[in-house]
Amino acid sequence: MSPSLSKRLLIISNRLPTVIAQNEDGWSMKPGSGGLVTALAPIMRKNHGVWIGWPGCGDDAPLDKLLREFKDQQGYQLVPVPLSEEEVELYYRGFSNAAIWPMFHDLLGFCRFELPHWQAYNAVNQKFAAAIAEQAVPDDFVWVHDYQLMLVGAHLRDMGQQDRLAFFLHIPFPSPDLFRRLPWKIELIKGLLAYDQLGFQTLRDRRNFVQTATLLVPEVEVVSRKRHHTLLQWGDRIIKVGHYPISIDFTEFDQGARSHEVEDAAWYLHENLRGRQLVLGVDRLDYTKGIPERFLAFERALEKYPELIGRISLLQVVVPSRTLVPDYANLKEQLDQLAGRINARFGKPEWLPILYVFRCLERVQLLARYRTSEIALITPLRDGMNLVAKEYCASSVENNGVLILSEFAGAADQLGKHALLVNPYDTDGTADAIYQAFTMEPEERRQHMMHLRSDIRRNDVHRWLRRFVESADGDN
Ligand code: GDG
Repeated sequence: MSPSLSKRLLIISNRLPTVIAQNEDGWSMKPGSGGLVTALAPIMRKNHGVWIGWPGCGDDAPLDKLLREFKDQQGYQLVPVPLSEEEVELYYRGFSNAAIWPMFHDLLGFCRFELPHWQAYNAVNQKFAAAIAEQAVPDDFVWVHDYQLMLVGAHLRDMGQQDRLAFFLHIPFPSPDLFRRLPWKIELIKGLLAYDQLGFQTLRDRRNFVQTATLLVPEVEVVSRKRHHTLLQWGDRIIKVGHYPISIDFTEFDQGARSHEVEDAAWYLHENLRGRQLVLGVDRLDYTKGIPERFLAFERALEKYPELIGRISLLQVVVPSRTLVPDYANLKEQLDQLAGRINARFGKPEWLPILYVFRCLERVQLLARYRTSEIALITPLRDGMNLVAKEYCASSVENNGVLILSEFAGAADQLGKHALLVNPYDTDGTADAIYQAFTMEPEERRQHMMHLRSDIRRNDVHRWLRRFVESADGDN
């Protein structure tokens, strides 16, 4: 085992990886279901790791008791960083989600740059740094996650932290031209340069970062460029900048999709939609996911290829998210209107073109939709990776699914050869891809899906974790 994999992990993310719930038996705290938690849990347990983050629950939850129980059950410790409602408003909904999120997804029009937001972001990042400083001992592997916490490393340095610090960005990193628009660009890029290891999802993100850093901080020099990383020098410090595409726990989806429960649920779904191909979309409610553009492309496909009418339905699952933010509430309204209009235009008593669900599905229901849908239509305007694309393939156990994927999703780098790649801004091109997927022969579908599945099986989230952590050790 590499030296770093035997270290104690200190993971820091905006939210603790838990789901807190209250029912008639009282309160409970369970680990979240994301791939990151699944991948990290075994090594967190083995090396007595610590996860630091905002608990995200109200004051009425008995947090101390829940945290103690969590540690006894899961074998690793959670350390909460409580945030006030004002901090959540300014740091989280403000700077993180109204400045960084749209800018890093190339959607400058949604950006709001406000000084109080930036100041709160700075202050909350300092608060996280203080929580880390209290926990960290020399030789820990300190690993900060995502765009809400980019300045944590710099604050730790100010507090005298000399040890290695690592950071992974889950969303894209923008081009230097876009990044330059940010009023606090120098502070932010220098903040990122305080880490020793910076991880991005794709080669493009890594290049964007290296170009931005060398442009904005002229003393930064490129020392070497290798396949998986670039070494930068800034003063007497060396910074390793790599790309590590995140993935999923393939086996969990593959086996889950083969379970009886999922098989039954999948059968019911198609029983009700006999003779039709299902096109699946699954997204959080977010303007980066390209859902209105997708509805329009689907409408265009029905116009252009009338033989699809009555024989294909778009099943769109939208998981409610950030609904208190006006841009998100507007998007929800836009989707309701578009689905209503398209259904009124093409629908018949026995067939609706768009089946639109606005809620979070239970896991069995999600896997059933992955397994049974003949086509997945995943068309974000920009996405760090997009795990739904990988989950769909891992669950497509009959090898009969076709993946239509946006060329602007990080996942396109890895899956593009065996998916139908589309530009989500190109309504006609996406409509053509829908038709091409609909008419694709079973053998061709099988060939592509087998390749996709074997790629994701090999490059799963466990490999991602090893690659990132081992990369700290040496030349890989
Ligand atoms: C960020 C980056 C990057 C969705 N609907 C339901 C449901 N989901 C789960 C999926 C999937 C997750 O939500 C969404 O993951 P994505 O990767 O697609 O997107 P983000 O949330 O935006 O994540 C992204 C990721 O970080 C990891 O680095 O890939 O680019 O934006 O796991 O399964 N889960 C359930 N019901 C649903 O209805 N249970």
